[in-house]
Amino acid sequence: RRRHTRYISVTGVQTCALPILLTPETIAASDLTITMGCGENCPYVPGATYRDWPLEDPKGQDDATVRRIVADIDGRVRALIAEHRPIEAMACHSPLSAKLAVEAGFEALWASGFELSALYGLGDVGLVSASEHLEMTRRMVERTGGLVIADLDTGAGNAVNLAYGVEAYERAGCAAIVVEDKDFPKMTSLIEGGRQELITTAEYVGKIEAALSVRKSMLICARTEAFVAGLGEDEALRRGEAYAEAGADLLLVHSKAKTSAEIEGFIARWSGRCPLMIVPTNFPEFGRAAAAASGKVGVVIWANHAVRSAVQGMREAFAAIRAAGSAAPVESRIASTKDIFDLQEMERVEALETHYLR
Ligand code: SPV
Ligand code: MG
Repeated sequence: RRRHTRYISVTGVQTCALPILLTPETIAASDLTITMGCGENCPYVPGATYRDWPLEDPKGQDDATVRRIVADIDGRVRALIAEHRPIEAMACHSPLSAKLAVEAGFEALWASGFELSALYGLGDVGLVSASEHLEMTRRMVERTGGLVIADLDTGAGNAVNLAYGVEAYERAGCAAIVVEDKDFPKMTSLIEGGRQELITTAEYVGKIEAALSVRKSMLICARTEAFVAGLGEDEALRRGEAYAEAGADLLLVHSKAKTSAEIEGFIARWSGRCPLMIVPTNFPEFGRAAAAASGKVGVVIWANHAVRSAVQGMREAFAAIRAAGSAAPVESRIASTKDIFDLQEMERVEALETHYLR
């Protein structure tokens, strides 16, 4: 890990954030030591050091970013993987869905391109812009403080585009990014008979190297769509090993087969050079237990279960209200307004009003 020693001037909003996030207790609980020139009442120990502070872009220093650095996010992810306790990441397309995933106990959040595309009523074929996805992801991080794994699709272009994207997602406070070896504009993976075109291994390895060269501590996850493109196990393994060899922290190997046989075959032959990420949408029986038993899977992604459950819930409620001409039949089956107020953190709004409205 690189260690930096720099001075920062604590001004404006950071003055509020730092005492909360970097208290003497949080510093003592970590191996951080801090140097700050922040005035006479500074509670921090002068002459010490701190690490990986993203000073380059002051706009990026929001509370979520600060929290993420203090929590040493990649350390948490790596520790879970090392213990063979696969992380389960639940898909989300909004801060609200992200909050519900955290509430349900998921260790990580999958900022899914498929889900966000569906939210906008669009196909997952590169129609939602990179900045729209980044903005929504940033808001998920801000509202939850969760471990967010961002789905960057193809990285919106070549290695140059990806390098800028990696920096932006790291500033947004993401724990990891995943970039796939498909050509831009991509075709959504699970569609029957879809056009699936992959870039060359050499070009993709260049993209991974570019991503690794600019990241500070965020995990860089490679993803091969070799199975999805019908290229078979040998090609999936050849690409996967090359991506891991290039330094990828994890490898997502995707499959749209209707059983887990294809993925299980891959896992059996995988060298274990890096942990795998599995997306068992089409073979949902493959879950936490199978992932842990394999000893090679670090992350299981439930990639589209937020938007699919939301669609089903809305459809049923809308149909019932329309049929009855009143909301009475659904009232006890849908979330209460109090529930929504809680998700909106209205208690905090009320506390702020009580203290500061004059
Ligand atoms: C996503 O959720 O956007 C994914 C997984 O990339 S999949 O849609 O299965 O390709
Ligand atoms: Mg995707």
